[in-house]
Amino acid sequence: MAFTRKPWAEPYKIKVVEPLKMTTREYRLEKIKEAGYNTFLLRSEDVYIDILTDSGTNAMSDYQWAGMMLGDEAYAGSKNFYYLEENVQKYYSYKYVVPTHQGRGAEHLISKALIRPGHYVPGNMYFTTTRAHQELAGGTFVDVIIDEAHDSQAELPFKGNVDLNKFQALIDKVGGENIPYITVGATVNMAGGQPVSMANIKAVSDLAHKHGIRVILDATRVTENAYFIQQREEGYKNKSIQEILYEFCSYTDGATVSGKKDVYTNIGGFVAVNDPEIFDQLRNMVVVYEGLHTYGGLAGRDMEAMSRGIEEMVQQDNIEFRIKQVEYLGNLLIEAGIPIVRPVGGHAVFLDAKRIYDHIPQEQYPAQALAADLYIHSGVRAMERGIVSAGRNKETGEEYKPKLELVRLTIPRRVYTQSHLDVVAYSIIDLYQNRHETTGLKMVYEPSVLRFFQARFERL
Ligand code: PM9
Repeated sequence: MAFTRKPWAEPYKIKVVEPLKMTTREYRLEKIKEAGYNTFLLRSEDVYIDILTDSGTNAMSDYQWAGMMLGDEAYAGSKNFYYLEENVQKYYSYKYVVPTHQGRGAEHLISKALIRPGHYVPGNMYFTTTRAHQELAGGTFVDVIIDEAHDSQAELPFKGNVDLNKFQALIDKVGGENIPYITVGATVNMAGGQPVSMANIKAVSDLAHKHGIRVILDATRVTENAYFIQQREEGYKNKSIQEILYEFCSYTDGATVSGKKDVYTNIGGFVAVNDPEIFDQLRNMVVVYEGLHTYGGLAGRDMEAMSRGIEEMVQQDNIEFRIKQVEYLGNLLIEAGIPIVRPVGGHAVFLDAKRIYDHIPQEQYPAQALAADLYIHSGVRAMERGIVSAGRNKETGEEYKPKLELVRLTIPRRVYTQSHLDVVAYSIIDLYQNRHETTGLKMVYEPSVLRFFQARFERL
């Protein structure tokens, strides 16, 4: 066989395997109906290839598993906490760290500490849990991402950038004193895993600080962002991921992190800041909502796995493979003419459901239907990222109608091989041939917050 490119392979070998179960189409038809056409409500054992999320679904390394045996399960002052604190300071640059059970625990604390009713919180596109906590604290989220981020076909190297004019316009309108912070997600999940440039975060930081506004980074997938900076931004080609990560974080005042992504763990998160007064507030609150400030809802062993994961996430071969694997799947679909978000992002390939199911209006949930149909077709579980995820405006009760109506094919880290991705691509291409045979959905049960997790649907 002649190679059309230099082959690349996983930078690890497999020590433990978990068998997968293939089911019949009839079986899956019954299961998705039982699950109300919501892939979150399927049982994992009924799924063949699970690309619902890369959150907590990663494979830990032997180094991390070995660390699990070194858990210091003391109630107070666990040695694993101090190791985590040391690594957050060393790799992310922040002075103070409060562990939380996962990312939304961190979002809860920072939102409660800094947001007051009537405040505005700008951000480079909403994220579901982040916005929910900002609203629960009395704030109003304002989208200040560049326009191109809402266009699935716009090819830009840094499509996650903040639009400084939009940010300035909000400051002019409501006053810097009513903006406790701007949230910068890097990469931007809902835009397709798109990165933010170093130049942009620096400019955002300058503008925000000029008006007394803090910058809080959602650093959940910031290592993937650092890789894109290394590959795409002038002046960073010869810098290590560790150096880029540190510099990026240094322009911000703090961060919330879901350790379940970059850090490879199955659970965990933290909030980190530089301001000792904010740290004091977070430390006081964490004991109410999560646990003591030296474990924050985690076992000592989980903190050890996170600390070791931080060391692994910045290794060039790990991050490079991660991004290339996602790109591989994206390229298979592009070559077959399937509309996806361009360019391919860091953690997932996003199918453009608006274009694929162009016969289904947005009010009939085309992306939700596509995710259900993909499961029925081949047992592959993906996630809706469109009108259902966007939810409703908290003032008017109207459904948000996002321009992006997507299905996310999210690749867990170090879990699936290239062959699994071939099967996923094959299934989607096959489904695409008969795409006009399907119909939309109607929502028959709607939770009041984060509805996408538990909403139920029926076929129209
Ligand atoms: N992200 C994801 O699948 C899991 C839950 S939402 C379907 O993408 C960002 C950028 C995230 C994120 C979770 C959280 C919350 C914060 N920011 O899930 O609470 O992508 O650890 O993190 C999910 P936790």
